[in-house]
Amino acid sequence: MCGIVGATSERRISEILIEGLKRLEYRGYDSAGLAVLNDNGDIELVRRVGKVQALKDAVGEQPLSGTTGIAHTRWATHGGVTEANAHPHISGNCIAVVHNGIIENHDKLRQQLQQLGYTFNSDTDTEVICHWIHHERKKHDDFFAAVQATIKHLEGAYGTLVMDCRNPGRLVVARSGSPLVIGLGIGENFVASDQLALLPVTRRFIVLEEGDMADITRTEVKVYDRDGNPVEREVHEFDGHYDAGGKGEYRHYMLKEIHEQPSAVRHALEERLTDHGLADDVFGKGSLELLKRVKHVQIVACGTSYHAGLVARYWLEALAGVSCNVEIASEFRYRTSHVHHDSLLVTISQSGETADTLAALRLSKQLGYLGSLTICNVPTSSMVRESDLAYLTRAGAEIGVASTKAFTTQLVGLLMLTLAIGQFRGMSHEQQSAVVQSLKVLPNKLEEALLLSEAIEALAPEFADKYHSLFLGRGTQYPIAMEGALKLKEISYIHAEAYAAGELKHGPLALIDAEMPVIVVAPNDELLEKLKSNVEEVRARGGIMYVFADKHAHFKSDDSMRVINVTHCDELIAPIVYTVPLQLLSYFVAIIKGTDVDQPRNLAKSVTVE
Ligand code: HGA
Repeated sequence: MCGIVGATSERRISEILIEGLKRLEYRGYDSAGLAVLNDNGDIELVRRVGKVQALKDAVGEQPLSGTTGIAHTRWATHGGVTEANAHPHISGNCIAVVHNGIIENHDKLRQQLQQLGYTFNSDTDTEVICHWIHHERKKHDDFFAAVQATIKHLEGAYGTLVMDCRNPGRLVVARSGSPLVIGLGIGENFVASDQLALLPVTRRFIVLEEGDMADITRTEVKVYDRDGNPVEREVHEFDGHYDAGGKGEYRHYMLKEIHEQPSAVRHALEERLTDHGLADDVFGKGSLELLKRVKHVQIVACGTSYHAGLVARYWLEALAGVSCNVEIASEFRYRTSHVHHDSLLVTISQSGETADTLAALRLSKQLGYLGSLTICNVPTSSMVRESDLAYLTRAGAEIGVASTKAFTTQLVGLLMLTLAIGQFRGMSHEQQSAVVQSLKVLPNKLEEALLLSEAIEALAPEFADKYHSLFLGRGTQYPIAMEGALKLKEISYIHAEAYAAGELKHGPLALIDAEMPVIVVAPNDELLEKLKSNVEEVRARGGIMYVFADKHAHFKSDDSMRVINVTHCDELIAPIVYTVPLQLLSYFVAIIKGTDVDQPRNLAKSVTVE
């Protein structure tokens, strides 16, 4: 979502700000802007609708004069996508603010400020912050104190970064609900909403905790907790695996990340498996003591991560012998739910900052869960820090908005969770060894699945003029069909729905005609014969099918069916393996459609607002 970057240095910083924004570009945004305090002590503001490149072009070749500045990429929540609504927002030509999140009481604050004589130049909720700080500055000599006084009035979630023309060389940040890190340099310091933004300038970071504020100069960083007490926060060295690098030989990050899956899974398995089971501290030190007591699992997630949770339910109930519920975080957090006895709350999130999932985790602490576990890709994220246990997916930075390798590595983690709980709940040694063996061959199976790339690319033109599609699967492949449908709609903008194949006759069969491709996921599992009957139901109604099938499933291509044979694999890992051809299908269809694959319209990565 929105990206924040700030810097205070001895050198000119406009290029650092723009490079930082570029590194956050992948999150999706609609406009970008920056403000620097120039050598005359004036705030220089440049904002543009569109890509960071448009901002860069507007700034021009020469770095702006000024050694302190703030910058932002916006994903609009309040107010349309216009230059006036782009951040930074300025009050009294002196206070500049960028903000990530939503100020829920902005209407009330706006009215109060208007009564005080403030004029608003945008429709955003953010603009109330800068005017309120400006108003507080009349009472507080100290810039930090004015920001502190302001945030007492704000309701909602925010990460905000403020600059004051009367305090050159100083930045103030406040975190409440949206992530912020401080990058530590030598004679210079930085701020960003994600450490990736600052990797060209530093590898040392402080991750702000909820409620923290920081007062930052070139040479000093002072952090205060939510009660205003000075605190020491740990300095983290950057974990090299979480660096996106470039696109390499690939045309898009998404394609690169699809192809990285075998190595990402290999990395996820390293030192975590023994011959017959799991290493002890896969979920963190002492985790087995907690996992031993688990009798129920409640999974909470959003989007692609939710689909991973749905697959895990099949595994946890069938293999580990625990009951499992899976729920979308934005629903879970706003309803009264029944907490099962000895229930473990499992959150799944690539970024570990997904607003609804994080809120659900925080809520769970008051609800009487046995404990919490997060399956997450970012070691320094809020969810990892706030959960009792954590499983790091080790997928490396995922830049494509449409999640790929984060999903498959989440599934690996969830299979390991099945093993970890199952070992205490009667899972036999043979069953445990079988899971371990399947996981060990998984990277090779993913490599074999990637060999389908050319065949799938050749199919893609058949989707060029389609507006709707249907994905079918059964058992663990039902959530994979859901994930396949989500990928296709996200990046090709073709409407795609997924159904459990057995549900066809309860409605969706009415939609079948030659204009709506039906994509079927058909590994050679115990539900194959049932699935074949569903395939016949589609054929009888003139549907055109694309069947991703195990060669032993004996499907044959004909006028109404194109069969893509997927490498034979164990039923257990089939949901992970079959994900790959569906990702490739979406990718190549999106290429035919000419969409913005890595940053599809209206979407954002790391969904830090509700
Ligand atoms: N509410 C602000 C910031 C939006 C945001 O954080 N998006 O991720 C706005 O609409 O400008």
